[in-house]
Amino acid sequence: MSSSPIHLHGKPLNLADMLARRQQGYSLEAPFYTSREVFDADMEHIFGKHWIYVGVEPDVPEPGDYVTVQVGEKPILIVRDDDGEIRAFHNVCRHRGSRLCADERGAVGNLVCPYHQWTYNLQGQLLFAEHMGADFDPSKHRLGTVHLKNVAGLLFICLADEPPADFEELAATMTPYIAPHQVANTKIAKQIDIIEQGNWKLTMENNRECYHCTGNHPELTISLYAYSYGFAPTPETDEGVRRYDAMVAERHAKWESMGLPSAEVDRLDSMISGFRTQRMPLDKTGESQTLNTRRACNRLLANFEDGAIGGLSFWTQPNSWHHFMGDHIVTFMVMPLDQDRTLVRTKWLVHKDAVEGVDYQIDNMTAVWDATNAQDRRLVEESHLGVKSPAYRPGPYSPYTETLVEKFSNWYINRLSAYIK
Ligand code: 3BY
Ligand code: FES
Ligand code: FE
Repeated sequence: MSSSPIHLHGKPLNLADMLARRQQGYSLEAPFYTSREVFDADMEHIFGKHWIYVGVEPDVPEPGDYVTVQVGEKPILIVRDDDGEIRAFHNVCRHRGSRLCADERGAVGNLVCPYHQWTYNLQGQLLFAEHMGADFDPSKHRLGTVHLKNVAGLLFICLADEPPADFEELAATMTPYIAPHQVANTKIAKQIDIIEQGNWKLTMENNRECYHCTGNHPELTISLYAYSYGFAPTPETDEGVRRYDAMVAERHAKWESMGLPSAEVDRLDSMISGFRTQRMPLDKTGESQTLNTRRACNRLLANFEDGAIGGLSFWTQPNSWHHFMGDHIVTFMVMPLDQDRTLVRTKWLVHKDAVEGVDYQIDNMTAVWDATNAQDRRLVEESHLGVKSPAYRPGPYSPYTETLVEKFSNWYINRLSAYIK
């Protein structure tokens, strides 16, 4: 008799066995998407021990600005201190544990706990605690710190004591790609949260392929080339892919000469801090991911010699993707809420001096990804409903259009296997 708490349609299962027998090239066994125990393992080992994307520098533009994010059962506080440095703390008072900041964002001078007013500075030091007596040593009660890295304006945290060291390589590779878009010089034009009724790995798998784009994303495919998403030629598409690759090579040469690194880097399954990037041409005018492919904001992010710089895409394991264009940036954070509920937080960034209604119309800027997110949400929710059925079996990934899905699944299985014996 197994003592394992994981069950698949009444049959007990063991996570180590499920990891060991995962069939390469296939989607995962159902309990990876449906079981509470796997979800707990995901939060402990994947979200608890890897670098995860949580926000952008413009979330905290000024000293004293903070933003909160919930990672499983861990409330986290991200704050810019008086010296301008961005720090992350556990949003947990060292007195009796109350959350310090309940709001999603705000601005403070010090961090004052609402319960008994223990007061911390923005470096996390306890400054003040009433009635604690002469022997009380405030220096023993500073806030718990969380590792934070700012990669050219994108904020990543790691909840492990010793974070994966290869994140340095991600940061060093990505900084020259992202820097020309000057994230620190942007503001958040809009943030939209959606909650998908599906497992976070279905959200990520869906993001890693464009097999579904032609049939589901009429707005996105106005500007996005179907061949742009890790597409390998099939016998039928060979000629089209060759032509696309030739165009990419030509644009890359031009963009590189403008100081815009463009070449593909794919480390999705070959690093602990897996990532991929590429600057990809956009269709028609080539300017932006909009309904007419033209810039949605007239104030560009920087003085690009040419507005048609396509879109720099950046994907990270386990929980983000980003598109940097000449006029705006769209950035996506995935945060698991439960085995069958996932938060997708989308932010649209524009130059900080751009004026809404003058330089950009927000509905025009958000139209493509608003529609695309709604379509993707439905795809994820339908997948989740199907995967729960006893009729579900892991199905084969396309070797042409789902290679990046396979890399996500391989990365996930390998990372979890490092911890579950
Ligand atoms: O562009 C993206 O980020 C992907 C491509 C397919 C759908 N989507 C979420
Ligand atoms: Fe924060 Fe008491 S719990 S001051
Ligand atoms: Fe999609």
